[in-house]
Amino acid sequence: RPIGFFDSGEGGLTVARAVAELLPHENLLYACDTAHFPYGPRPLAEVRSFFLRFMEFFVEQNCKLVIVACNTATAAAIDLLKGAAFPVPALGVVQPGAAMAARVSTTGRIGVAATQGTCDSGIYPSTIRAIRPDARVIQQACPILVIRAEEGVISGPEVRAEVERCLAPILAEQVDTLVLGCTHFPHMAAVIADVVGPGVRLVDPGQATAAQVADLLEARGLRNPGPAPGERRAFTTGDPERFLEVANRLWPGGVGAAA
Ligand code: DGN
Repeated sequence: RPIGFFDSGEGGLTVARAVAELLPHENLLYACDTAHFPYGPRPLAEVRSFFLRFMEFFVEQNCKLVIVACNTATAAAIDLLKGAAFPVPALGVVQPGAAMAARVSTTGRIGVAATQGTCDSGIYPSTIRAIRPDARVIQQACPILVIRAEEGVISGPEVRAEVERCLAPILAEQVDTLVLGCTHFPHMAAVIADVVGPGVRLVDPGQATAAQVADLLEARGLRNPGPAPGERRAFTTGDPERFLEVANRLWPGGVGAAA
């Protein structure tokens, strides 16, 4: 049985890759809603209804676990995710990312780069402060970086200039930790690391989530033992060829066929 991943587009691949590196024998089903990309500017109620349709798809596909590999969708459905409202377990990326940020920050000054929807929901500040009440969380919406990553443009002088512009308000606040609070952003982690410099620790919620996935599968006896490598499939509501072309640039050979 596969693990399902959900995002608006190419962003959730950063989460799927983190899981694939940790659990290479698992079958992965990547599903994204490219027809409605981007989710960031949409009302959270609308994002929630898109996500619920994909949950039905994942259940039909007999997934054993679903990862909401999108911070905006996690924010939109957090009550359902906390309440275990689905017939299969479903995990979001925000809680693991927030917990890691709270843990690794020395000064408690934590930046969050995300979509407008995620920032407006306040999910990162509230989740981080529930763990670490002294934290000061500085958020910034970076919609242009989502668009660039979705195009597969993740390096070069133009992207660097856009990253600098987007992160300037956060960096002006002397943060020591930056959460990549949109799953599209780890695709450009190299440029972001270069812009923020060695004094700022980057937190990729997808990597924190992967560790949680491994624990959950182990605890429930759902782990695929191998030795064969897992199968990978992808599904998009948009153009499969276009999706695959960009996906193969972002994660070469990462996803199998797309439909
Ligand atoms: N990748 C998604 C996230 O983590 O919020 C959303 C990107 C988007 O559709 N704007």
